[in-house]
Amino acid sequence: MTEKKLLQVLDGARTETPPVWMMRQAGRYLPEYRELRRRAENFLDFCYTPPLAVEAALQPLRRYDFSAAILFSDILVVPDALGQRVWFEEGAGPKLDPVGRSDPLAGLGLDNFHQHLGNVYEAVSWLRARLPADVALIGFAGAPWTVAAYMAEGGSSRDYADVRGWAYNDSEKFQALIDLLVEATAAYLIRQVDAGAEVLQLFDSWAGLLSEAQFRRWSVDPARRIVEAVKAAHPHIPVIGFPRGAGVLYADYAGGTGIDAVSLDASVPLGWAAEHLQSQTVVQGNLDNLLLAAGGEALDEEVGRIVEAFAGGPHIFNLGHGIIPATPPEHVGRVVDLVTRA
Ligand code: 1CP
Repeated sequence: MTEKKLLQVLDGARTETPPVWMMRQAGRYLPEYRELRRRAENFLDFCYTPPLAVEAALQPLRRYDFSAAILFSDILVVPDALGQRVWFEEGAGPKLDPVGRSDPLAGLGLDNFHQHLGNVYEAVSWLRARLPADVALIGFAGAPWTVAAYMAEGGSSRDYADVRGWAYNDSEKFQALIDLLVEATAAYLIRQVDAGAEVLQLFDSWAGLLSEAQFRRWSVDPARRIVEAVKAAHPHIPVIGFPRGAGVLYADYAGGTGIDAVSLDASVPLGWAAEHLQSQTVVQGNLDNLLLAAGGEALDEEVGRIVEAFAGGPHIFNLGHGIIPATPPEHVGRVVDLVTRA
């Protein structure tokens, strides 16, 4: 029997208190990360330098009793490895040369893909070797819809109207881009498991922008195909899906993808999730990341409400979205203490 509480819960076991980790648990809210980050000029180089990526992933574990480490990388290494130009501008977030609407696959391909990502796989295996015996290693990738949104828009966008319009206007060409991403993402995740990842998370951060039919086509169906491919190679690997903002469609996602757990954003009502999701799958979440940053009594109370609401079934404590840079590190410690003391 594994000592890793996260794996126990994903395997259907009950634990006295829920496992806990937080999306973006490594990163800019930690002063030691900001210091480390200065050692590479650009962010992608940082991700592709195993000693730096491994150190960034280990930093939060030295402060907090988390049940898991997550690979330190970014969802946009996949378009980078497919041949698209990707860069990160200080304060402006990710930038990409947008894919053409008439021939979205031009210049993209899998020829150099694994070679390009070799250092990420190396970081995974180093990290696995350095983890305490009770800490699980999570690998991850962006889901095709979310990654395609960045690839088509050329970066972040307020509402991703451009890519949403394109998916309606020329669904065949958009489907070709999604299909390439399904293949690349599955191959990428399989290699992460080969290198030592014990759990996978698929981040579909912009799933909530899709209408029902589009959600099924661009979020559920690609996730189902990725889970199928990953499980064909590694039948027992647990996969967590995060279709952020999916609302009641979380139930279709949980039922239609073959995923082992769903990560809930903070808008999902606890009682509804306990009744409609937790009965069929493991739930992860869903503390508001802004309440974590705010702290105080309201934070303590909400942590208690979440733990209690999900106490009747399998639950992984987490946030509804990643830690924001303004979060005081002691608030993170406070939450971990509250969750881990029975
Ligand atoms: O200067 C810096 O330090 C860069 C900031 C940063 C960091 C720390 C970026 C740029 N990415 C990351 C790491 C990262 N990204 C991790 C590993 C860290 C951890 O979780 O501990 C993970 C899992 C991601 C995933 C990611 N990147 C997502 C999905 C999750 C989510 O937050 O919704 C998305 C959408 C991205 C794109 C991205 N990369 C970076 C930024 C600032 C963004 C978001 C831009 C936007 O809002 O559109």
